[in-house]
Amino acid sequence: MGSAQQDSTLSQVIIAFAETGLTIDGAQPRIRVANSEITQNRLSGVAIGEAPPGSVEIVENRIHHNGANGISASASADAWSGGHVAPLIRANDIYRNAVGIYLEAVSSSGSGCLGVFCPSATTSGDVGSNHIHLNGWGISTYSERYGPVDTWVGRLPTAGAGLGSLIHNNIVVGNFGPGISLATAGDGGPGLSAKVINNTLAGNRGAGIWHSPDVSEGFAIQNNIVYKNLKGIVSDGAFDPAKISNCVISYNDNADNNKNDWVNYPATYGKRNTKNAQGLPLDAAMNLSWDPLFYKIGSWNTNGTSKDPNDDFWTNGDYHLKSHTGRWDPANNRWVKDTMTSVCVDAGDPKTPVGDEPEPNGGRIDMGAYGGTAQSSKSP
Ligand SMILES: [Ca+2]
Ligand SMILES: [Ca+2]
Repeated sequence: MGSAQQDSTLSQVIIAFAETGLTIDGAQPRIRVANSEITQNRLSGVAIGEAPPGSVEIVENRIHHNGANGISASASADAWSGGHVAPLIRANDIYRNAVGIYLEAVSSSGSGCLGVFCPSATTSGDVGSNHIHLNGWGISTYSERYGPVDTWVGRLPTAGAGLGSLIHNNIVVGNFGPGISLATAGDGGPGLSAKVINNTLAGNRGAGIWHSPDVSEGFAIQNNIVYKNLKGIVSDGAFDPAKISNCVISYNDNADNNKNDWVNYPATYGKRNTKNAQGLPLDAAMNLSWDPLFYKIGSWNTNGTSKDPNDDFWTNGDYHLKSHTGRWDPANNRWVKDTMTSVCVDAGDPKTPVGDEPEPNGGRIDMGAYGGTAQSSKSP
């Protein structure tokens, strides 16, 4: 696409029925894909290869019914070179793909590095304010790293692959598998430093958030609402958590609160041993087990065939939080008042800035996808 020296913009185009809808591989200074429809490609809708930070923007598109990933971004490292990709993926509507958004960073040894010098591969995308629904999996990340293998000729191998993406303010609902999956593999030590902040995960038929236990510094799960998924937050093995806080995790077996909310976490998680200012029970990391009071949660429909889940569909809801003092009603473009206020209002991490929250905002960010935005619910 484009010349080697100029920005490229694709706007209001339709990309359909290709192998891969759009392949972006970082020669251009900057590529922006906006307000377009990317659909029914046999493999991925958009496949992003290595590119300098700030050079790829995928904004406000409809990306649906692609055979593999709606959007993928992949960095890899071999013996002599490391790759980096850091796309901005913002405000897209992504549905009916095998995986909504897939991010990976892979550093190989063996035939790649041979233990000589393995540079690192990093994927550090900014994935924000997307609506991701009815995919096989919602957002999936994968980091694979090997080595250090040896110190041949005295060089220090630095094999590594890091997944440091920021995943924030997304609505990830009604997917057939997990909402967000964060996986690592290889023997090179932890590579997962993703930050999962202020997302709303509901009605997914896998875990709300699934992650490998081998995480590194920077990993954080904060201010999310994880409600009525098959399971809540799942670690793939025994996990000594850090920075998992200020989330609502509730009703993740679709019936009984507190069941399947935390899997492979220490028993202190979800144990209600303290209270917040409203008198509601919290665990030691300020996580709440309570109904988040969405204005309207979406719902699954069996499509008349209760024995066949493959043709089921999800009817979208409205995940703005109820508030006595003001909730944004996008259907009518106005603020309305409810008879109740969600416990998620002003319940995010006090260290997270309130951002664009309108007054009164309590001086504290809300949980969920609208926390920190101009559509956050108003404080009591
Ligand atoms: Ca069905
Ligand atoms: Ca607030």
